[in-house]
Amino acid sequence: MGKVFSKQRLLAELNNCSFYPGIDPEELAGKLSILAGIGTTVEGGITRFPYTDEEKSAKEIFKSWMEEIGLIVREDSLGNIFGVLEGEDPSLPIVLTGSHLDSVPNGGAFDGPLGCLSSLLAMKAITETGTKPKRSIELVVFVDEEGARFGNGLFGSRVMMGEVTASDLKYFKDDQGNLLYDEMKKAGFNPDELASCYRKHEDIFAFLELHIEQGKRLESENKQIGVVHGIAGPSWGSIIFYGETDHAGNTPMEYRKDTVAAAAEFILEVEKSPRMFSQTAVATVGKITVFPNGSNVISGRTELSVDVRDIDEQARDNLLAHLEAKADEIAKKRGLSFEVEEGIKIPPVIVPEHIQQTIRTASENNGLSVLTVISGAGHDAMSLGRYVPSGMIFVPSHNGKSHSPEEWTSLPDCVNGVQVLKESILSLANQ
Ligand code: HGY
Ligand code: MN
Ligand code: MN
Repeated sequence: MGKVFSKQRLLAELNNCSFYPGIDPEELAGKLSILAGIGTTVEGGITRFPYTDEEKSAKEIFKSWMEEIGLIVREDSLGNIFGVLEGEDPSLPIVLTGSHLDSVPNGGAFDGPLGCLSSLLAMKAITETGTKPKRSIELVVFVDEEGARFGNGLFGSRVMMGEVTASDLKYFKDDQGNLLYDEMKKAGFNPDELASCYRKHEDIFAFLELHIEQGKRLESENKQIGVVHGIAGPSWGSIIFYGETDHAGNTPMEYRKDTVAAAAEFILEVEKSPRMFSQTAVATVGKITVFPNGSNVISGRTELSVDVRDIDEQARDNLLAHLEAKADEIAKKRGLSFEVEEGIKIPPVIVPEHIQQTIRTASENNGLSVLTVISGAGHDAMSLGRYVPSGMIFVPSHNGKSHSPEEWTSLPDCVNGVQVLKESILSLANQ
């Protein structure tokens, strides 16, 4: 495995950082390192699932940092955190900025935390200018963006925009069968107050999120800032094959109803089908749950996670239908049955031109090179982007690596991103 995160590795490039008033690279490196130390795994990654002690301690530290820079901090009943920097006219719709602190299993140090810290340092730099922006600026840390524990991605931002229902909270469960609703209560939150977490869409003037690219384009084309043009629409669900549990030694091959073999055939279909529908479609099986998972047992039940995405929503949905038909064909051929568990389908989002231009101008004003990109990864900006003008600023990912301990963005690239985010926020907050 390649190099992993360390504070020393970040600070080794301190002297290559551009100087931006009010933005301290060492502070960014220090805070990023503190967050990277919460939820560490033996493999050198980070696992910080929602409604766990690890996530709680990361959020507690982050709230203290928000208070230190003078923000008015609150946490809503489901765990979204907000910090307000009041503007000249607090009655105006606000500029919202932020990201998430939860992670995928054994994930990296930058996916989410860099966005939260960039918003924090940008707002700190704005307070230090001594001039109040016209509009209030609000930092948000969305709970459970990854959906890695309960399969309910972009959760906190969809709650805020009013897309989550009370029944959703009792539908989603983790691998141990714990309901999302119960885990929220155990963590001290109040899911019955779901409605209180809703924010009126008209109260938000714009949303900006800084994020690592999680792809190779910026680095390979030697560009410093990615202006996101659109975000591919993800769908997250699962397929379950049902067969017959039998003895591995005494069951002749022709009598088997083996769900692992069916799953293997299906996975190859998932791998080869996307190109049949579009050049940008992708499909992944990342999680396989075999029951009873014994080396000498033919499995009677195998569940597969199915992650299908495309910037072209129709192509994505056609691909989903094709994969369901393939599962049916495989099950019939092998004398099995199967079930589709619909998870979440998120429409793709296009970033409004004026938001893209704001980010482009802020980059060019600081002499930074820019590339307009599509995000294959899903982000909270999608939940906001369906209702309010929302945009994303990408910074380069080394080797395009993400959702892995090898996730890496250099300190100079991080600091450039904070500067562009700060100037984009200010430009919108003074409109
Ligand atoms: O899965 C994603 O695209 C994101 O990292 N939540
Ligand atoms: Mn992620
Ligand atoms: Mn993310």
